[in-house]
Amino acid sequence: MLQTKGQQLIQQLKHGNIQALARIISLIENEHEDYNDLLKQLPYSEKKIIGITGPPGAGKSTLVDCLINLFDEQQKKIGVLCIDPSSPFTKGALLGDRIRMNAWFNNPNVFIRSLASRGNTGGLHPKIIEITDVMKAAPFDHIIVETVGAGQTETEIAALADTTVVVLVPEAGDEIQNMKAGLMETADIFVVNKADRPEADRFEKNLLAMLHLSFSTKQKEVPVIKTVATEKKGIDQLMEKIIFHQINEAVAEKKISLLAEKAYWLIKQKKMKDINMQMLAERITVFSGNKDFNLYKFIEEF
Ligand SMILES: Nc1nc2c(ncn2[C@@H]2O[C@H](COP(=O)(O)OP(=O)(O)O)[C@@H](O)[C@H]2O)c(=O)[nH]1
Ligand SMILES: [Mg+2]
Repeated sequence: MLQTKGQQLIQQLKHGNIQALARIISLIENEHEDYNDLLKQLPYSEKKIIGITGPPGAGKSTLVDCLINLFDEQQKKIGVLCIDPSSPFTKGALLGDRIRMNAWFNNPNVFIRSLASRGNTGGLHPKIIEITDVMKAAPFDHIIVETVGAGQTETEIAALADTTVVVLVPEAGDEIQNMKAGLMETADIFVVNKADRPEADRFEKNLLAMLHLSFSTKQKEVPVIKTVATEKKGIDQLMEKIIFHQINEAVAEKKISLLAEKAYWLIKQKKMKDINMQMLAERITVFSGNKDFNLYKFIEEF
């Protein structure tokens, strides 16, 4: 039977063809007319995503690099997505990431792709769910997604990652009480990176105290790992906790809630596809001055 172009690409993807993977990601990013069809042919996958989130400069990319190193030593295949918000403030970081990523370029076991979030204020790339699902169809042993968590985005990555690692740095010592509730709920593992700083112990103590308070209302205890990413310290422990979580905790119940969350985002995105504030304002302008205008009748057409 003759295969369509999409079927061919998916076949190649399943066999680990990196060009096919890159091509599919581009098709999705550009919302190519064939991409929806392609997504519908993705095979079922039990593969689990490791999400690394936290504020800019916390050391996420440095940590991801350490994790890649460890996985690579174990002869594992690793796929990594980095989502860079395309803000002028992170241009430097983006360049740093490029240099870091180039270091992996000739390693056939490592695939790294950087996606600009294109000013999407949520922080996540608009097609991140689709792209991670594509990654799951490739024969990677582990998939890591790095995102900047700047508030509400942590809950978004929670919808995406089976295991969410929240990276914090000691300097926020006093503000820890103000840490977003969403962040607490979201984290499966906390990392206190830059533990070479003198405030690290006090920060860890505060974090543990706070987690202990919330522990009574939660079933699970969230581990806290201290790391110095620049010196590769604490990475073994982090890896151990990640794998433990993937095997023991990211199971049945979480899987269903993840799929429901993903379905929710995808439906919302699809329904809101052609709707935005500017377009609504333009349409409403047409009616301005019209005494018969009724907002509830107006929205019915959507
Ligand atoms: N002192 C110290 N600096 C670190 C550590 N980890 C990362 N950094 C530095 O922090 C800066 C931001 O790191 P990066 O990984 O790009 O952070 P990201 O924005 O969270 O991805 C870089 O200059 C790193 O070298 C650490 O454990 N200790
Ligand atoms: Mg980074």
